[in-house]
Amino acid sequence: MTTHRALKDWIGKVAELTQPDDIYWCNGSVEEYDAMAEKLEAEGGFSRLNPETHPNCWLHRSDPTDVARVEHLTFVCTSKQEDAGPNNNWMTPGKARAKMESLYKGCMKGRTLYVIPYCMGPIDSPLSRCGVEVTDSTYVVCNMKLMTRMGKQALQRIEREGSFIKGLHSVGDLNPDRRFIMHFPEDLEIQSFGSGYGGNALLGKKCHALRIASYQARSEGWLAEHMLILGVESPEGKIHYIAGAFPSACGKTNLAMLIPPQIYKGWKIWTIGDDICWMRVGEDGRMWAINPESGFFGVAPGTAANTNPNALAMLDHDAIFTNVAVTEDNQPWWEGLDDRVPATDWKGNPYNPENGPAAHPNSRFTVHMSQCPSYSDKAEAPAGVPISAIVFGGRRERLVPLVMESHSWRHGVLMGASMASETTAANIDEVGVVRRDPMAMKPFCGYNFGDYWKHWMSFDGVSDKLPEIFHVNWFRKDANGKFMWPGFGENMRVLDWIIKRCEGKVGSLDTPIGNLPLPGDLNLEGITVPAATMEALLEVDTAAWREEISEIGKYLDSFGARTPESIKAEQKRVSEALTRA
Ligand code: GTP
Ligand code: SPV
Ligand code: MN
Repeated sequence: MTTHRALKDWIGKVAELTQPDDIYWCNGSVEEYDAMAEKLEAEGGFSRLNPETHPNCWLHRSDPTDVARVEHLTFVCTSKQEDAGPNNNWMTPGKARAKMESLYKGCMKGRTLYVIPYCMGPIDSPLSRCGVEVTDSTYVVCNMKLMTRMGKQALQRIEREGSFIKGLHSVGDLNPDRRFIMHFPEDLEIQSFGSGYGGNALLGKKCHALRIASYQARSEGWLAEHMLILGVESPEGKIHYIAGAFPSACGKTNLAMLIPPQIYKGWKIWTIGDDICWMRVGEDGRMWAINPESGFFGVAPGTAANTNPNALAMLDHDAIFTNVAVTEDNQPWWEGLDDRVPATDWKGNPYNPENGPAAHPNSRFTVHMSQCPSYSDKAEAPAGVPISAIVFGGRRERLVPLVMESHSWRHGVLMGASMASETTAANIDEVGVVRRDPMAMKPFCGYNFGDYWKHWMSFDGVSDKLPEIFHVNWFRKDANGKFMWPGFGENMRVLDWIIKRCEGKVGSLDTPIGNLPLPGDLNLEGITVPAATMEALLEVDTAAWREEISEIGKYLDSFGARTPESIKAEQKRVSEALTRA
């Protein structure tokens, strides 16, 4: 229980509405996690994986209709529709509350109501924020333990500070027609019903740390972003921190823990975070960042010894696997892992390739970040880490070069706002269609994108030590549909160039769309990318870019009067430069 009056009252009201059999306040201990996992096993929601190869690892199979975020059922409920913007689904707070209340009525009968106090960010960091998630899902409790600083210490901080985000979650009956993820940014509240999956249910993650936090960040002058944070340490021991925004399932986890190729002897990548980044300009004029999370909820398919060895190394103990396949001897398995043939697919049926992939394309692992071999001790630093560069990147088969540097902060904001990417299995809708995804925040910005770009632009000139902004694309394909760039660990070569640019150590080719590497400046020692492929990866197709910049202009204009003049002016500048080119 708690001494916090408003919290106690809220829990009382929720219990009255949802009618649980009992109420349990989570303390966050290891013993509690083990007991919860065993309880979930008894409920049929967990099964133990091979204890010899994967001690303390659990398999969870979700409802087959509940396998990803549901953007079409996710709402931002501000009093005025323009404040949510065309980038969000909107409902009046009154209507949304009434709808949710009718769904919540008696929904926890026969269940336990868990109270999860949690802290997003290092427990002693002034940049951190707390919340309380109420849920009837034991699976959510287990995941929140790994993904957030959860339990006693978080509750103490809430009692000390007074304020917290209220998150109410029930799996309901998992009926997709009775599924809604509602946000009330003006009241710092989240209500989620009918899904037990990832970002729909672990409310600290996308709901709190992005949608609500981005709304707060705007009014308080900081940034809440869908970004990984990594440190690159040179052989001399100098560390540059980089934040990178890539849309869902577009490479954040992989980049965050990459292992440099052989020729980068003495270089080291440190992982701070793989999904979310909160940043604020410090007194020294630099942008300081924390990872609000404490764990990884990563995409399983494609994770292998040759792509992401660090991820594989952290997944052989104390991890949760959701919707993966299993081998005959009960080890977790997914497409791309190795050439074994699984025995059972993600639905629990005998594996038959005719039924599609063995692991769901959005199957995931949950693991505490301390298990990552490249885990940085700075991940717990209350002040965060100073960011040297911000990198935007989408999944683009064509057009967008491997890497380019923005001309300025303003141009960098335009680059971020112009991002587009092929959609992935991380959302329930169609996969593989190119859509605009500014700053990788399309599904996560808790307010009007026009206001969001204005907020980003407001940092222009506040300091001369702001991060440099870059754009990358690992996903160019050739005429045969094959990736042109080797990616994964080899992306180190691009990070290397980015750092050299930040340090002013190399020049660049100035083009209307950005500054590109000069021939020879991108280190290609030890890889065999044909010269013609490299040329194509760094080519600027002026005619195609004229079309692209015009499309970008139309997209920016679709936000009407909320689109700031500053970003329109920047679009015009690039557009005119392309006309002259
Ligand atoms: P969310 O957790 O959904 O936010 O995704 P994420 O951005 O962390 O993506 P993740 O690193 O999990 O990668 C998603 C998929 O992209 C995986 O199947 C990876 O194997 C693949 N991928 C990651 N990096 C690269 C790369 O450099 N090249 C290629 N070709 N594929 C990559
Ligand atoms: C994403 O979709 O960007 C994820 C997974 O990181 S989820 O937690 O479901 O949002
Ligand atoms: Mn994500």
